[in-house]
Amino acid sequence: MSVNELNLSLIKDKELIPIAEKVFEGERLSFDDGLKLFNSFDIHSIGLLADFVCQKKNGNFAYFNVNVHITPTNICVGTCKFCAFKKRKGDKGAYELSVDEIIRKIRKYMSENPSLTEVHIVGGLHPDWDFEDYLLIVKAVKEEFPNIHIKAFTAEEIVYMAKKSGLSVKDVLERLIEAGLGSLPGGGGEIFNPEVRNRICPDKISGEEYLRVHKIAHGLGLKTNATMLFGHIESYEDRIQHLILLREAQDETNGFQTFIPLAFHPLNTEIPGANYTTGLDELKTIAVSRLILDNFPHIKAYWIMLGEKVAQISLRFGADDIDGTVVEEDITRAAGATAGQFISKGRLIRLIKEVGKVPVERDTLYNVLKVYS
Ligand code: V47
Repeated sequence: MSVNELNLSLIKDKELIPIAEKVFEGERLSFDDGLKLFNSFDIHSIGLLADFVCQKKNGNFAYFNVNVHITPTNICVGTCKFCAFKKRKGDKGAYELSVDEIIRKIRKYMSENPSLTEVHIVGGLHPDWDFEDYLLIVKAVKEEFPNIHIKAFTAEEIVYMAKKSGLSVKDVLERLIEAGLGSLPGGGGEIFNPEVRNRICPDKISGEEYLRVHKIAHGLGLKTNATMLFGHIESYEDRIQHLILLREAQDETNGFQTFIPLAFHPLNTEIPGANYTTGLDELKTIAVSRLILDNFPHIKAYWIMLGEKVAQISLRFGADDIDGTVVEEDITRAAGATAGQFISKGRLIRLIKEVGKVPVERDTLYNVLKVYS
């Protein structure tokens, strides 16, 4: 019996056999295949297939990094209904960090953990901040910490800066790169289906615009990540459509590094009837993402949103990355996340080793820094 036959014999849901055959042959999966996977209860087979693809792409390695999140402000003109973090100017709890405060924070984290390699900076669309204010943050961080990679600003923030400055998206990105920007995070993807998007974030840039910003960034040599917010009011069809649009964009530019499915957290949000996601749905979403996004090198199980335990199991359901130490994360915490804000490097290594994978400490661009075999 060949390896493929052996694997096929393990697929219990017979509906999944033609999909398994495609996966073993390295053939692209269709929209309907994605739907069948989501509708199947054969979670073991789905995991097996996703793990197969994951291992083909990344061997037995699972990645993490030593990073810190900085959120310069929670003051935001946005109206996203899934966001529990935003404040209006003058609201209780509204804050804005000065450039000095940002530098002091990073310096403190750096002294606590000298192996810090990445600062992830995203925040609100502040009504009084101009492009120059955002630019100054990048310039100052780069000047003070030249060796740290700055992964900053979602596509939404980039478009906001373009609007405020009257510059094009390309010009904004060029100036940010000149100032020291290293890559773009994936935030702001949400769900591309315009009907759903209009209901959960009516004032946000469209899915098309999100993809346009990322493609422009890729054209300038920036690597970027992509996200999908799932578990609110969207359907399985919406999720698959979102993944296929990302796959098509990646066919064009090949600039995406990592896809991060973000599990919706409902606390303090304005989505009626919304609930927490379940472990099974989270694992399926990770696995289907791995299977549909055949041209994305990495799938990230973001432990802040999934919790350490589901994030760990995700490493056997198609994910090869668990994000990093994080240290300071307020966006999901405001919406009810209980995973905590910091995880030590030792704990990340243990989570990875326990699933039988080899932990690899990476930088933002997936250069290998240390293998913990
Ligand atoms: O775009 C907001 C999401 C995102 C909620 O690129 C929520 O490496 C769940 O994009 N429940 C920001 N999610 C975070 C993000 C990210 C995180 C980690 C790594 C990377 C990366 C990117 O958080 C937003 C939005 O989709 N979000 N509110 C909520 N209630």
